[in-house]
Amino acid sequence: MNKNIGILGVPMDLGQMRRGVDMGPSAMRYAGLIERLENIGYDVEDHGDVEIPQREKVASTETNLKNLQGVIEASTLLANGVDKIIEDGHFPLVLGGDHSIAIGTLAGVSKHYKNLGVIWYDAHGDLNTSDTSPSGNIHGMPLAVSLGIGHEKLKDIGGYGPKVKPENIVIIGARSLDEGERELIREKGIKVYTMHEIDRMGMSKVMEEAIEYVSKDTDGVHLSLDLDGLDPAEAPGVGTPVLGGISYRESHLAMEMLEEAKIITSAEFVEVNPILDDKNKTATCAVGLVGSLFGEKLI
Ligand code: 6HN
Ligand code: MN
Ligand code: MN
Ligand code: MN
Repeated sequence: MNKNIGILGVPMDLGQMRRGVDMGPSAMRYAGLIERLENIGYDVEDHGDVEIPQREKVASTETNLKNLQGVIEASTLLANGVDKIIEDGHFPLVLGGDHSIAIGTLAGVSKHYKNLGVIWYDAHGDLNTSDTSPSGNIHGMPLAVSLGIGHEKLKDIGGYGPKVKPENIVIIGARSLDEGERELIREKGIKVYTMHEIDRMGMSKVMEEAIEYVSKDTDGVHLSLDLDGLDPAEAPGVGTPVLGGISYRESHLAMEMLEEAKIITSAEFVEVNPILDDKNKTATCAVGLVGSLFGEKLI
């Protein structure tokens, strides 16, 4: 793993309607993220937070996509920030913020790779479009947008698209998919390990297969980890919790296996909402997972 990490906070809450997820980056820093990475031997540069337009100023009814203009502005700034971190030769570690930030992160990352792999660790598929979305919330759309499906202005962020190919994506932890998302998964042949496969095969086998799948013929792999992929008993501070999720231990194992495989070239941890949390449990969980992803060892 790259020994230099560039951290970028994205206090974004415009991709959904619940307040508080904008405090996610602070909560993860407060939970000791930087010290933890420095203790494992990394050189960490915290680039602070991307500026997010104020919700009241970007509200619009122009489309059914909520806060579209605000998401576009923030994603563009984020894409530039991530791009610079990679140009400096550092590993971009992005802290969310709701999952709409993945649009900007992938716009910044993907221009550095010809064939980027993506691991989408999430209870949801985030494969909705303005036509299929039941909510109009952009945090339910970033994976579709990155595939080049969705609103023109979102697809074009960074000035190019699509950012990822369907055959380079693997979704892990899915247990809440909308009808349009299921259709897209079938149509594009996207690889999904739902909770059923995790229960049936065990996380170890799932990760073994997922790592093989996503690293074959790719030149980098981005990890987009939505904390609602975990079970709400262990990660309660998320805006769209779904019962029956991945355990904390299984998630640690997944991160450890990614570290051993040495395939991850960028990562983001999203959807931590301190207002909905129980004593910063979810941010603490996220920071523990970051530790494992970067090779923290018990002994
Ligand atoms: N997330 N599928 C639902 C929607 O509104 O499109 C929920 C999306 C949740 C998104 O957790 O990142
Ligand atoms: Mn530097
Ligand atoms: Mn998500
Ligand atoms: Mn989710």
